[in-house]
Amino acid sequence: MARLTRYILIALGCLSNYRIVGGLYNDYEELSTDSSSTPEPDPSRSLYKTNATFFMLARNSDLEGAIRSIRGIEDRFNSKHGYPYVLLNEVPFSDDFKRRVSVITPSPVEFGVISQEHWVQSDWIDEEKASQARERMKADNVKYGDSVPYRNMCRYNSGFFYRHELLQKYRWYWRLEPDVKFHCDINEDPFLFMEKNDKTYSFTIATYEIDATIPSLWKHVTDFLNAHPEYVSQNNSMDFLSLTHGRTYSRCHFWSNFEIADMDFWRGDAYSAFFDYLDATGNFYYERWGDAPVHSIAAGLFLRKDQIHFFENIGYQHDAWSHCPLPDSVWEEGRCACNQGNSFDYDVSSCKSIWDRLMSKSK
Ligand SMILES: Nc1nc2c(ncn2[C@@H]2O[C@H](COP(=O)(O)OP(=O)(O)OP(=O)(O)O)[C@@H](O)[C@H]2O)c(=O)[nH]1
Ligand SMILES: *[C@@H]1O[C@H](CO)[C@@H](O)[C@H](O)[C@H]1NC(C)=O
Ligand SMILES: *[C@@H]1O[C@H](CO)[C@@H](O)[C@H](O)[C@H]1NC(C)=O
Ligand SMILES: [Mg+2]
Repeated sequence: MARLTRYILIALGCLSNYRIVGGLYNDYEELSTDSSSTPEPDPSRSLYKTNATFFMLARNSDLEGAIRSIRGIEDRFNSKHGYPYVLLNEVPFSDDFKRRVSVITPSPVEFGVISQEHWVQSDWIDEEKASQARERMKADNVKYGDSVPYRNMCRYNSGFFYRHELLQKYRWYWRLEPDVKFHCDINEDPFLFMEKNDKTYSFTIATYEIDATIPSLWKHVTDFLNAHPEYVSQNNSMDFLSLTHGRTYSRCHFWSNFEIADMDFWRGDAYSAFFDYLDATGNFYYERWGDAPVHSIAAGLFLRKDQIHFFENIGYQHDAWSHCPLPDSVWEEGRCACNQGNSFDYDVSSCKSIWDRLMSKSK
């Protein structure tokens, strides 16, 4: 009897915290309807508490890497929380892809197709001008300089993913890419941390953008700010984005292959106007603007700097670059499998020290 009472209390606790409704969430439905045969709830498997999802953009050919990333985040975090996943692709995922990804996690996994209108180069883009730009960048050995799909991807991640119907029902997202690694146990729910502490955007690695991909970006940002001073936040991160009080771009940006952020910020007036303004220049195609500088500049100017969070405790690896928690206590508590000596934080190519300097200023 005592056991049953305790169980009902736990179930009620879940109910009151449970902010997402819908048929997808089978754990919840089983808990609330079937009391006789339900086993004791496993206290390590708490139900999730925020309106959040993982989000991954991937190609069918990214299958093995997608599996590794999801397996990794399940082991270090999500098997205790059960947050859902949304995977998007501009062509349908194959049955094999869906089958192999779905078996990794008991969480709901939704597979979506991106509409052509959100993905491909708009028809008002001057293809002659765009292809000349690609040729030039190719000759200059700019990474992905001659790629159209890469440009589609950057523009999609800048201005469209959060409008996809499968993401509409969520506020928070955690961006995953194929083949990333999580080095440490993530003991505190980062979504909950963001919500409780009034954070909007977060990062683990900050670095410099390649000059040749954004020749005119800062000029257009400046024009936008002059036209819309009302969107600029007090106590923003301008001194991270510019070392010349706004005259020039530092090229510092948050590395957006990892993001935990609030999609309602991207959906809001400031960012919508900003993205539309940038998009209308055509420079996602005539140059090669990345979603990382675009997101970072917006977060840096339209948010207070204290709404942007550096996740020290999330050990993260993308390609050769990693963030490994530097404080020993954090590293030990996370049982981290990374070498602190390899952390990118204070590498010459890192912008973390510029971020630290901004955060240590009083306002
Ligand atoms: N569906 C789809 N996804 C793509 C395409 N290009 C890239 N992606 C995804 O978009 C994300 C970023 O692409 P990446 O190729 O990793 O780009 P990157 O991280 O800037 O560059 P790398 O340093 O090479 O990893 C990843 O999640 C890819 O799986 C594409 O043409 N179609
Ligand atoms: C989750 O967030 C989205 C976007 O803000 C919102 O439309 C939706 O109603 C929210 N769902 C719940 C259950 O709060
Ligand atoms: C900006 O910082 C100052 C000084 O700390 C503070 O008084 C003010 O309220 C802050 N403004 C906003 C919008 O948070
Ligand atoms: Mg990548």
